[in-house]
Amino acid sequence: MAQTRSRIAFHDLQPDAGSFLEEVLAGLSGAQKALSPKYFYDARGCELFDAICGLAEYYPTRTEMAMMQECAPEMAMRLGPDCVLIEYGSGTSRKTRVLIAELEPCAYMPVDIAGGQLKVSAMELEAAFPRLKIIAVCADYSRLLTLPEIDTVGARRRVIYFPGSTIGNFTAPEARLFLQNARALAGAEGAMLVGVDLKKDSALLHAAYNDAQGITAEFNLNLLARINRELGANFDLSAFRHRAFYNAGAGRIEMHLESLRTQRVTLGGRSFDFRSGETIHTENSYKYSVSEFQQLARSAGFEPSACWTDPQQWFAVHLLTASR
Ligand code: AVI
Repeated sequence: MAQTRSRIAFHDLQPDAGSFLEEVLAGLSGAQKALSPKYFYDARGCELFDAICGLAEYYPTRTEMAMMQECAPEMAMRLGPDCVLIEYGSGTSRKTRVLIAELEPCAYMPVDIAGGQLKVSAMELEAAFPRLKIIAVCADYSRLLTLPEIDTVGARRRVIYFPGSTIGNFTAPEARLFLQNARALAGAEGAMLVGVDLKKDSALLHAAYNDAQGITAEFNLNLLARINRELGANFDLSAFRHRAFYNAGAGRIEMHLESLRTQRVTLGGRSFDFRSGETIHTENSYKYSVSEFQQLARSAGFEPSACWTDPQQWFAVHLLTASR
């Protein structure tokens, strides 16, 4: 049987398991126990996040997708031809398809920490855009300072696409540093398209992170299942519950895992004690007004050059260009 060979280049820059263990040990050692949300995305975590994106209560995905369908032609016109499109946290690359179809980049570089999903979605994209050059990079994009050497003959600029309001999962200082690194990586003619969740009624936010089917709860608890499996911990998942609430002062949704009783958990030769009601802080999801985000972008060396919002003012997509 004739076999078609994939033309996708794959670069594995994934951090080793040692750094996962070190980060978890450090996170559980603080006065407020905390774990990084980047570790949500093992194979099961990716599946659960995908399910979250389809929930009625979780408005960001469908709102941003509708905006892309409507506004991608204008975005492509402003960005111009012949760019290398780099996507951070590419996941299923669903919104990117709409952008790729309009922008027709000379190359597409999806960057994601979840290697399995990265390969599958790169292959699906190759089938949908057979002429597109794809260079998939498995890496922690929050720490990415250089890109693999690629042949970009004829490319005019680098455009970094960061949809999904994942920027909201960083604290403000982390977001500034991340944008500064992205600015350096994009270079002098560089640009960035960033999807950002807007501040809104707290009841709507509460529902989005406390869905009736309990998928978000499962997504949150899966982090403990992953730590048990990959790092040999002994978290009892039935002794923790999902908690998510809007912290209006900080302008963010906080997700926590709350211990339902006094308990001791062992991991990496160490033990960690939990009081009943004590939490592990697992995620922040910051919500920004348009002007708050523009200010953040300016402080990182970008010039806000356009912004699109949906009719309900729930979500914004910002176009940033490198300031000189
Ligand atoms: C990936 N990130 C933007 C999502 C968010 O809304 O902060 C992750 C998520 N957490 C719970 N639901 C979705």
